Order: sequence, then C-alpha cells, then structure tokens
Amino acid sequence: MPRPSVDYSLYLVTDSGLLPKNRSLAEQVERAIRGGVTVVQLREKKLSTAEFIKRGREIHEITRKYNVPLIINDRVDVALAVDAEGLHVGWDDCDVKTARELLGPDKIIGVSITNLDELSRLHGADCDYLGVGPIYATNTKPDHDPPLGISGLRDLLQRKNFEGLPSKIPIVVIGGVNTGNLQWIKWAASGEERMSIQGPAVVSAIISSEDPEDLCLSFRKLLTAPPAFA
Ligand code: TZP
Ligand code: MG
Repeated sequence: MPRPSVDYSLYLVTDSGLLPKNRSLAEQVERAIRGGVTVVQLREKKLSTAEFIKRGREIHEITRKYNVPLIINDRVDVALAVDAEGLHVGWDDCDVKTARELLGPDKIIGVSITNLDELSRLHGADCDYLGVGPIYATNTKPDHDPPLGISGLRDLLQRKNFEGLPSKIPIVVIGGVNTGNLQWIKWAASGEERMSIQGPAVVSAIISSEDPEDLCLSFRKLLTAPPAFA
C-alpha cells in the first residue's frame, strides 16, 4: 500500500548531546521546524528504553502540531510505543522485512546505505527512502564507514543498480552536511534521471545551532536556489 508522500527536503536527525547550553531538545526541534525542517528523526543512542519512549512522545507532540513526520532511529519497539510515523534502520538493526511486518503497511521505513554492496543487498526491500552517507567525515558518528565524498556519492548514483527498489526512491544524504557544502551535494544530485536526492539529513549543524530557525531558513534558501533538487 502506498504510504502518504513525504517531503524529505530538509531532514533533521537529533542528538541531544550536541544541544546548545540550557536548550531542550523539544525547543530546538520546534525552532528548526519553524525554519523549514520537513522530517524529524529521533536518534538518541544514550537513552534507556523508557527514556527513549518518553522523549519520543514529547517530540511527537511537537511534530504532530506542524504535520511533520517523526521517524524513530533503530528501535522498532520505540516506534510502535510512540506511534511514530516511521522507523530508520541500518544493517545492525531490525531487518526491513521484520520491521514491515511489525509496523504494518502505513509506516515509513528508511534504510542507511554506506556503499554499493549494501545497496545491492536491499533488493526487493519494502522501504520508503534511503539515507546515503557519510558524505564527509563527521564527529557525530565516530564509528562511521569511510566517507563517500562527492565523487563516491556520484558514483553510487550512477551505477543504477537500484533494481528491486521503487524507482525514484527518495534519497537523503548525510554526514558533515552544512550550509557551506550543500552546493556540492546539489551538484552531485544534478543530471540524474532516475535517482532522486531529495535533500540533506543534518545532525550537528542544526542541533548545535544557537539559532536553528534562522539556520534552517538559510538551508531552505540554498535548497530552492537553482539548480534545484530532484
Ligand atoms: N550516519 C552517517 S553520518 C551520520 C549518521 C547518523 C551523522 C551525521 O551527523 P552530522 O553532524 O550531520 O555530520
Ligand atoms: Mg542504526
């Protein structure tokens, strides 16, 4: 069953450890949404299950107010408890088939891809979007795979071996993305007929910002300036 279409153009991923002093995650997320964030992923590696659920419900109240989908990272049980709109998994997490069985047909499922091998292993998976990265090295994920760089990203997009996945599956790119390098991501996304990078997924640049609303407005301006994303 088709899920409602989602605007992935400015995808915020949280990390409460990176917040400015005396700022709650709830306030930071709300300000970022006011600036133009279109999807929020709750990625909180250090919380207990009970804390993760509590935080999820709190953030869900905010995202619902703005009609922005909330995606839970890693934990299908938390996604269910929070009644979030979706789940994001990597290779070490719940597999897509099981996640789909548990979540049902209406929820969004996103998958992280770090290289071509992982991409080909996704054949036939019932997922809704891909998170591709890291593009650049980042301290936010200390154990990350080697960064793809812009040429690696372009290479991956050009292999066209996304067979078995929905054509035009939305792609968000992650890892060290900020307003200073967004133009290179846009360049990598250009000229492709089939693959569609819809926008950046950003952690530290937005979560650690003193003024996330203003920063997200700047992201939006850059995102919509020509050449536009797919
Ligand atoms: N997956 C690949 S890189 C990354 C994740 C979750 C972290 C990206 O964080 P930042 O701060 O936007 O570089
Ligand atoms: Mg994970």
